[in-house]
Amino acid sequence: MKSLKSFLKTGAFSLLGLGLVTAPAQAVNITTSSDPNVLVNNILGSGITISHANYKGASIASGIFTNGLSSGIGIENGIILTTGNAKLAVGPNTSESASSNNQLSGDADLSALISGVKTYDASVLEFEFTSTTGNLFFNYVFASEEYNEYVNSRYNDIFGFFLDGQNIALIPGTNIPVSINTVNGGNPFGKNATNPQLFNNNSLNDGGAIYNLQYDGFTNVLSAQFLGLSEGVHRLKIAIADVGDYRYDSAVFIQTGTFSSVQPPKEEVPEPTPVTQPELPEPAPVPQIEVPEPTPVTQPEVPEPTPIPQPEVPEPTPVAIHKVPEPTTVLGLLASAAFAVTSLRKRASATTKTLN
Ligand SMILES: [Ca+2]
Ligand SMILES: [Ca+2]
Ligand SMILES: [Ca+2]
Repeated sequence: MKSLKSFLKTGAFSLLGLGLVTAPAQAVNITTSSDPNVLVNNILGSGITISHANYKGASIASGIFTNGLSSGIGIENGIILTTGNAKLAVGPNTSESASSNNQLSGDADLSALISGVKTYDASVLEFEFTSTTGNLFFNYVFASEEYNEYVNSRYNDIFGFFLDGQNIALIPGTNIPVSINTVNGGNPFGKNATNPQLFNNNSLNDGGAIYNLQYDGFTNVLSAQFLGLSEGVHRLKIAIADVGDYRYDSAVFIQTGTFSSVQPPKEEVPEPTPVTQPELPEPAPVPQIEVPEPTPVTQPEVPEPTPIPQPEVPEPTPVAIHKVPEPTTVLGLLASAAFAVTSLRKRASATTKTLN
């Protein structure tokens, strides 16, 4: 277990180092923290008071992120809770299967949202709060390494925002929890997608890596909200867990300062570098350069990313290294070579192991 962890860590580090050479956009920056007050104070916005914060999960699984906009997730700063190692969020995307097995149990509330499949590696941040308006809002993004190849499978990693026990992490306008199987681009990608208008593909196997993020897919910036709370103290539990096995990390990013009693303002997407009118030389025949206003990127739409030049990401090798099942190092190397063909089978055997 220890050796697996350090193996994954080392693997991820070298791959990231390699990828950074080719990535034009800056990657999200992660500082792990399992201090509940640090996490909660980061998201605290106006009109809310918070108390009795508690965190349960691996210390590497959660933390603070910065520089999210240039990585493409649509939120600049905030907190991240994952089902593995939060630092694996850092792009570029070098693997279809970045994972950390924290050997932790799941969460009963999350298990109740799905049926018949166990949850693992839960990270849970809970606290009490009061709202001056009786309303509650915050912004978030759900991301996962399970995309796209495990869409509509049992590895339906899930998270929830349980407000006094009731999940408010829902597809807008519905009572359907946000998860791999409820927001995706289909499997195979492009076929039978569910709520694809909320989904951003970043999968290496399906035209990625588009964003400077390890996760193979993620949602638009979504708003969790509840109107008309009763007076007094309420409880919020933010929880995320692997489903079906410990592998393939998922994450939820919550925007800093947006946990508020009023609708938080939209994230300020950085203006494209303003194009200044050039000093026209006297005889300038063309008063031209009426530069068309760059199309403003509105908030929920993740800014069109600078594509990471594909050819420089050596496709199969890094992926395979990361995917090697736990102890069999030599066989693992062989397996890497055959990764593209046999990924499903490897996943299946790894699953059998972790379920025991
Ligand atoms: Ca990935
Ligand atoms: Ca995990
Ligand atoms: Ca998973």
